[in-house]
Amino acid sequence: TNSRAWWHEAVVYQIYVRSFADADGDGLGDLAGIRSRLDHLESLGVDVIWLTPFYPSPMADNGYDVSDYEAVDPRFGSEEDLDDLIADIHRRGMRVIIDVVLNHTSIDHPWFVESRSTRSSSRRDWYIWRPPRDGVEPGTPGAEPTNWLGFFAQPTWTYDEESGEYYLHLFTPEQPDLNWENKEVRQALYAMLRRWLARGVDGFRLDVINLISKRYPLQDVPTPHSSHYGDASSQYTCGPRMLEFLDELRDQVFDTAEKTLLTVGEMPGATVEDGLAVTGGERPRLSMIFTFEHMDVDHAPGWGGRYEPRPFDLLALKSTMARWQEGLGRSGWNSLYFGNHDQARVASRFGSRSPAHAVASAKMLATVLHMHRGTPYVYQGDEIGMRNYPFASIEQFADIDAHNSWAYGRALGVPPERLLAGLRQNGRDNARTPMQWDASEHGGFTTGTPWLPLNPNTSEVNVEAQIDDADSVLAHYRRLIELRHSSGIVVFGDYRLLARDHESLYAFERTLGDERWIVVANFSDEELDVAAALGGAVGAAELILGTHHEPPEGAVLQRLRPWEAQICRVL
Ligand code: ISL
Repeated sequence: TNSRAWWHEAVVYQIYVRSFADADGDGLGDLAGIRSRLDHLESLGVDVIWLTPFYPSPMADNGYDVSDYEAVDPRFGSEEDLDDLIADIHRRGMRVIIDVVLNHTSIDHPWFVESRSTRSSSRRDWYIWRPPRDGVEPGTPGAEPTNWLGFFAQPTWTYDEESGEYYLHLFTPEQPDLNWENKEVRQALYAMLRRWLARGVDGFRLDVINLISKRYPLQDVPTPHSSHYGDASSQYTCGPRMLEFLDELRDQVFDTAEKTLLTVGEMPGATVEDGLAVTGGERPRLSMIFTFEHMDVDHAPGWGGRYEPRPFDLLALKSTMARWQEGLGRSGWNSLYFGNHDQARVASRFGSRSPAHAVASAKMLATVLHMHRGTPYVYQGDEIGMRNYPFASIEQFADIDAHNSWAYGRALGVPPERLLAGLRQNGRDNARTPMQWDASEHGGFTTGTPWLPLNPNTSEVNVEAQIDDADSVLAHYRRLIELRHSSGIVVFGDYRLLARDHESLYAFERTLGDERWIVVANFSDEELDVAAALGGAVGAAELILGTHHEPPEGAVLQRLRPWEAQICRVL
């Protein structure tokens, strides 16, 4: 491992600003709301707070379409609210990282407004413009410069009639991609980031940072029979100049900070080798990255597969996690997450289907995640076991990706029931319903009308109901975080997967010096014979932390109740 930094030992809490706490009653979470809830985060024991975008935005993609990188959207508060929030977080001994979207801006960003104004604009080259395809009527299907399908089930090019060219957008048409080949673009972004450092932030979460380097010349990709457009991820994922650009970012931004920063790059489609190149070596480019492979284990593979549910595949989860643990073990560093604002609730995906085991499986999943080697991320609400929302129709979704995927699927003739089933299981809005603070109307999130409804389970699943309950999911999260903070082996111990082929047992060991810990978790509604599964090779052990009440005499590392997890020290 590269030299020790504070973030190796940290736990991060992700706040999805619009759904966390609403102080002014407009139904949208805001910065003042976050300030009023810092007790919760401090008592949970987290070290870092990650704020999702709060910048001015037309909100085509809930703020990931930024029209001003250096201000606060009035709906989320004032400039002063932000400075006060940063100060409060620091006063409580925590740190704060902000979410920066460097791959694209909003169409309303002044840079893009200028870029599109005329072909001869001095900012024309700040974005990626191309003429229509020869011989096809501009603006009609097939006239796009390339046949790429974007992340949200639509073509990646939009025609600008006025200037007669198309611009590239990997996400919505409201999110034009910046041209990182242009040095001025990069310098403008770096200067912006340095100003944020001066304002006191402790690091950055870098949105889709592995998509910034496109493969030139831009070219067509193979398409499936059913469509004119195809998966073009090979043309921009971890592209040819990515490492060079990240070197620049490190040298010209991160290394100029007076403090050590936490930088985490979101990298869909990154491989272990990419992860090593970015987080390993003498001078890591980023502290860590978010990878995706382990979140693909309950839906169809490939582009667009996420809304085609498949039974949860524990073997795939274990082997994928292990591959990353081993791959970044010697050099490099992992981030650990099972949930964020783009993923459905993990308790509804990897946990028990039976309500009787809801609490146990939420605790068990947290135990498994937090006992891996890397920096754990807690997504708001997971610490109380929040679950998917029972969506009943497409109209109830707010997410642009849900609506686009619906329209795309319908156009291809996919039956509506199948599309809805996919969105119910894996739609992003599942994780975006408001935080459940108490059992009052709208869960204590707002006094107004929430922008998305509260989950109907709020009366049972909420912070207030768990705060003084030692058996709660919340109390278990506190213990896990404290355990990490007090045990070097959790942070720095080596990792090894055990019982790789077992269908319901997730088992691994952590070792540091003479110390050896074994974590076992039961992913089933049945009792599990751990001793048999581990082949009797394990000697006596003591329980360090478990999800259930004290195991019966002699059951430590021997038997697991349904959805039970045990963290044990081998004696
Ligand atoms: O959620 C996805 C598809 O529905 C992912 O493919 C997601 O788009 C991808 O992980 C990139 O996510 C990030 O950038 C997007 C934004 O919509 C996400 O919220 C953000 O986390 C575009 O900025």
